[in-house]
Amino acid sequence: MFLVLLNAFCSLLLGYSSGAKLPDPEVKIEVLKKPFVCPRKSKYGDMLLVHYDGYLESNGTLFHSSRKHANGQPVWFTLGIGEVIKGWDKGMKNMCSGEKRKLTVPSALGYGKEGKGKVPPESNLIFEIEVLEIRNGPRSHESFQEMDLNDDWKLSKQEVKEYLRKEFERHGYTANDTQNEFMVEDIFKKEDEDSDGFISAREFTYKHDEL
Ligand SMILES: [Ca+2]
Ligand SMILES: [Ca+2]
Repeated sequence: MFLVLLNAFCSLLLGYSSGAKLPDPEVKIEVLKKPFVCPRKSKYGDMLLVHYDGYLESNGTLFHSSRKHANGQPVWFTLGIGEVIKGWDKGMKNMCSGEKRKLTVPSALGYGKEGKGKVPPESNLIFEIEVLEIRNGPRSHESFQEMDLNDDWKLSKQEVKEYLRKEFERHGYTANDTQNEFMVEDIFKKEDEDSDGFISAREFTYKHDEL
């Protein structure tokens, strides 16, 4: 269980996708519901909690509904990092908590030539998505500032270690120093690109080249 959690954190901290550049098909965005009050809008790197229904555009078949399938639980994902289909990454920026959109996603920004599960190859998709909550993602500027305890715009090993310790505690685990050291070393190996012993803001934030 502990290792599973470690892996989850590692992929949160380290994961960003790399993808080849493609020509730009468009997602059609329709706003179905917008809350009156919107203190914060979604941006790349944020974590979004959503309920959604996914339909095939060709015949209107509902292929997935978060309310009806998989225990009816809403799902969390991080926006803009390739964790979800490109149609979502492109179509869900600047959303408010409580906003509902209809996205018409061309196959190339969905499951493409292969299809997936109940989605046949080359399917255009229609999603109705409602955002229930928006949180700072692990790669947001807010997270960076939170981790950068002495405000010098770079993260020392000590600062990353302290952050991991707090994250474990927040999730109800006692920090294990040896594991923690190991994770910090691993993180720096991958993230400290210029090997100066610090993770800079530029090294920290997501690369968005593919979007
Ligand atoms: Ca610092
Ligand atoms: Ca560095």
